[in-house]
Amino acid sequence: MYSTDFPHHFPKNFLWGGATAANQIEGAWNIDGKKLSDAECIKGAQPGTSHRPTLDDATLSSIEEAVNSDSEKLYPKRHGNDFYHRYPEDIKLLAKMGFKAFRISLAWSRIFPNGDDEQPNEKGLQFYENVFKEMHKYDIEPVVTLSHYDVPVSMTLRYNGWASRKAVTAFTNYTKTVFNRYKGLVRYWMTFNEINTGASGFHATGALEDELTTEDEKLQLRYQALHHQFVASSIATKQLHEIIPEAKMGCMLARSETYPATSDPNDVLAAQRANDLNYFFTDVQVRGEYPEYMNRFFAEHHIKIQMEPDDEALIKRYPVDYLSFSYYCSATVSGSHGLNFTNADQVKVSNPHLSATDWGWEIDPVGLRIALDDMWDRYRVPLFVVENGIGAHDQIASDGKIHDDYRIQYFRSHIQQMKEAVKDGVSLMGYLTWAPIDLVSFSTSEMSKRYGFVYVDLDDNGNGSMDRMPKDSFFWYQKVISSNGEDL
Ligand code: BGP
Repeated sequence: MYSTDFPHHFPKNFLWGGATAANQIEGAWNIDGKKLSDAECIKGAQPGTSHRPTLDDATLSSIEEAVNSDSEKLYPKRHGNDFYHRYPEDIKLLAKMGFKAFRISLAWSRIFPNGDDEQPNEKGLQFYENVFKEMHKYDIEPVVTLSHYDVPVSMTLRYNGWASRKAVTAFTNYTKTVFNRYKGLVRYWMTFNEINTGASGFHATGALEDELTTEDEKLQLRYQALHHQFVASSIATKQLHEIIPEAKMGCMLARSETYPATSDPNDVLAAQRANDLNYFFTDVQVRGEYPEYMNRFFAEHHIKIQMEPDDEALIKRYPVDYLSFSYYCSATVSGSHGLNFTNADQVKVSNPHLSATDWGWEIDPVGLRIALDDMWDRYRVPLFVVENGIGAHDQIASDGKIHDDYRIQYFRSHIQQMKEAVKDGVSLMGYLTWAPIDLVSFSTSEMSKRYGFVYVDLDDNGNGSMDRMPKDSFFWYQKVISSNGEDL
């Protein structure tokens, strides 16, 4: 609508807060009826080597070996940061910072230990109910991810995870159970964390690729698994609207703005293709349809997605209510030849205008504004930044404190750009930092890749008291929230 005015501030009910995931914080992997999830079957960094195992290294034999091991030291996601036992203390700390919202995920295997058990595990359901009630004590709004890289290992071993249509039935039985149970406690939900990363492997789909040799075979498996997730997401959205009419469902995208290395049209096209490959996911989940530009990709890679007759109608009828996304860094690519959608046609290069974290993630606050402006323009549904943060090696100074100015600087610059996007007219629901309390890194299983406002006394080898201590950024974020983003 035409106006000579524009917003100058964040909205009054802006959801300031932070985000976490069950498999990186809870620990208690085998307590109160819980069974293993895939993430808890990946080893951490081995002392003395530089190898950092990732979930995509998983093979059937490594998973079977993990299932037979009870070592929390070898598998750091099994101890997390002990949120399972310390959640009252943790939520109190978040409340002290003035949090309006806190994102957690539910561990599917805490509620349905094998994924598709006949009855849910009451102790698992009760745990999250207690956590939500604790948040409400302080007027903190829970934001809940239904699946944050979290597939019960039993689903992987029996069905190869999301490769099987059986996962849709099991998952939507789980979602129906939790919507009924947490009615009145949770308004904001999202289905699959960073759903687009499922295009690159096991960590998001729980589908092993041991038997597959060609890239096209792997793509076939992944896009079939992703189709199952799209269908499950639409069914969950339908259920949510029926069971909790006032609740909202979001999709969740890993957004990394991709730039062309130069003004060479081949580079520009390569960057556009990379961005389109991400838009594919939101085109399906927000617009409710498979976009035409993917047909060429599917055909060129011999991908044939098996659909049931109602799938496309279901996806069309039940899109999400809002679009949430993570944003950490941007990427820069140069194109070569062939210009279809394969990664082989793109070469990642470093961006001379940006600095990077210790893990090589290029810090780019302006990229966040570009992403926000672009996505608002394309979809016209409310946007929600549900992850943004910097992993760093924090040091305890001689005064016993952690002076994490680099983290403050990172957040400050991103919030400034987010504010510019609000001025540009973007409808933005909130901002959740990753992660308010130090936790086990997803990609590397390290504890020393720290993100928190709150330090956790725990090292990469699982040693430490797990005691919590606010860093300088804690007090800074407290000020940001109380001024609704004015005092940066
Ligand atoms: C996102 C994941 C999170 C989180 C974050 C930081 O991709 O959704 O689970 O871990 O990245 O990544 P990492 O822990 O690998 O540094």
